[in-house]
Amino acid sequence: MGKTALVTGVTGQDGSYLAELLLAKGYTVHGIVRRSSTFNTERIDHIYQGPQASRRTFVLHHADLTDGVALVNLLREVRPDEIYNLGAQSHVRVSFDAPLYTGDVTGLSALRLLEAVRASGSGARVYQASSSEMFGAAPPPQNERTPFHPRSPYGCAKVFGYWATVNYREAYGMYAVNGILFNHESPRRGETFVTRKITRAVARIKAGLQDRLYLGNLDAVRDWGYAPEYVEAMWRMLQRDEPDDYVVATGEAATVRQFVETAFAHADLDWSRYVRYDPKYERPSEVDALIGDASKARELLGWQPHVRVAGLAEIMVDADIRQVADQLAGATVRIDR
Ligand code: NAP
Ligand code: F7E
Repeated sequence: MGKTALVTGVTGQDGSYLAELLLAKGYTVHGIVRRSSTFNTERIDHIYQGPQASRRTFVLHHADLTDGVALVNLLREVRPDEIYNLGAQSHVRVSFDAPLYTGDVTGLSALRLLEAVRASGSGARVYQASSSEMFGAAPPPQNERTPFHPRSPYGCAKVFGYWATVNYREAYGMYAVNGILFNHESPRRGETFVTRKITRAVARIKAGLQDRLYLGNLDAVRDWGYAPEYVEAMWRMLQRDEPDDYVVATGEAATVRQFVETAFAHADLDWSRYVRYDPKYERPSEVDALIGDASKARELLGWQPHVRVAGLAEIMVDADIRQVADQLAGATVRIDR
């Protein structure tokens, strides 16, 4: 019998890659989808078998991380071996506009889920999607021993989720781990995160559909990795004998400006002709530099990244160019000026 996993945030970037990985490993995967007025399953439609399929290894459930009773009921029904808590309001800039909501969904929901595990009598192992944003103002390189200094409501909420996870491990002997992941991107990255915003703009500029790209702080330093490689690290964390917390990162630093240069150059475009500054994309308090030291993950999980920032930018630009070409071939495209 294969294992059963429950994935919150299965419709997101990481959830979609993780579901693919677990299915390939023979798991039955249950995913939580929140109700929305438009379809929100675009990233997982290609692996969804439909409610009428004879043998379903990928099952979707309507629920919401803010509904603790629904979580308890779902855990009693699904009886997972592993739970991956990836659901979150994950946009840092938006967390300044919706701080209480972010605190609830991104922070308190981690505790809600841990408590639901206890209340349902589940012995499931729990992965909590913690973030390098917890380090915030702490100088790089950051590792598992670096003190947290979050710089946004999102970062504060993730610190709460981190400590709730550690506490349930210590208090109840639960197998609960934190993956402290640095920024990771892909062609499935949400369109308002900076990398995807840039690569999508490159593709649209190349196709003549857009002639400006407005950005905020170009000096921020990030450690950008490739999302499909990072979900492998999540899985490895839950296969160890003992639960523990791990930093997952490439260790390579780049500024937003360098990512812009690489992405535009890959499409033979001079970025300085198109990129303009708009203060609206600045944050009230910025995280200046995140560069991870993932030695522990390398040594204990045998995990290491292969895609580096330049290759990542190229993968994303190529994918966005293909997507724009497909749209132009088959549909009306709105022209943003
Ligand atoms: P994402 O693309 O923004 O996906 C977030 C997921 O959470 C989506 O499936 C979203 O559903 C779901 N969600 C939001 N609110 C919910 C609610 N109230 N109830 C149930 N589900 C809800 O994020 P990601 O990049 O895949 O990241 C996955 C996790 O890792 C997140 O917790 C994020 O904070 C964390 N993280 C990400 C990074 C990174 O660089 N990507 C780094 C460190 C940590 P909809 O599709 O309906 O919106
Ligand atoms: O910003 C700067 C911005 O929104 C990166 C989330 O997955 O990773 C992500 O959080 C940098 C920041 O990601 C624009 O000020 C400039 O310094 O792509 P981002 P993030 O804030 O690092 C962490 C690890 C997570 O956990 C989060 O869930 O880029 N920047 N101009 C801009 N950022 C955006 N979004 N848009 C701009 O126009």
